Amino acid sequence: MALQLGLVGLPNAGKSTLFNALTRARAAVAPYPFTTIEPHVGVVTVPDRRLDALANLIHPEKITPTTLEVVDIAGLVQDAHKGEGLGNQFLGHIRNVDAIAVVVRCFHNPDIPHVSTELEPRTDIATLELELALADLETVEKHQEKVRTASKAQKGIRGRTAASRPGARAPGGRPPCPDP
Ligand SMILES: Nc1nc2c(ncn2[C@@H]2O[C@H](COP(=O)(O)OP(=O)(O)OP(=O)(O)O)[C@@H](O)[C@H]2O)c(=O)[nH]1
Ligand SMILES: [Mg+2]
Repeated sequence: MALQLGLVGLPNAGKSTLFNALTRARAAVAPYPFTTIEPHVGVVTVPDRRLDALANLIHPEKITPTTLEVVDIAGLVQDAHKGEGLGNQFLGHIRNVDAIAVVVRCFHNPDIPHVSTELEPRTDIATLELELALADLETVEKHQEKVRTASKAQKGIRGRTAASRPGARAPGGRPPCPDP
């Protein structure tokens, strides 16, 4: 199965432009935020000099280079974990990929809105990393809650099983009378 690479970044950073350049696809590119909502997937073959060298040695009938699936994902904004922008709905797409490439805006153009008036790629990276970390935290907290509930239920079952064993003392009660 091909490795999947997700393009992640703030809106209008140029993700779809890069996606089109990599895959020669025609994903919509527009000067307004959240142009991409549903992810675009494109497949590119990966050039590998080692494969060429091997092919020159053994002359196979067919050469099949490995492929990379590039996924153009919807833009994410600060406080997405609180529902800002498109909220957290893009996270499922990010979770499904094997690797992410963070795309940050490095071009000036007053006609293409950016989240801040300044061009600050480092701040943009920090914003993206924080949103991803907060999303991870949410996942961990949800899992913790599930484990806590399951553990409580398990304790309840164990308690009931112990109480029903012959000779067991009911909580706070007397041991059952022996048979005459
Ligand atoms: N000058 C300049 N413009 C660019 C560059 N990359 C993208 N653009 C323009 O920026 C606008 C937004 O580009 P997109 O590729 O749609 O950006 P995006 O990150 O996919 O945006 P969303 O899907 O809305 O999150 C388009 O008008 C592009 O033509 C660049 O490197 N330089
Ligand atoms: Mg896009």
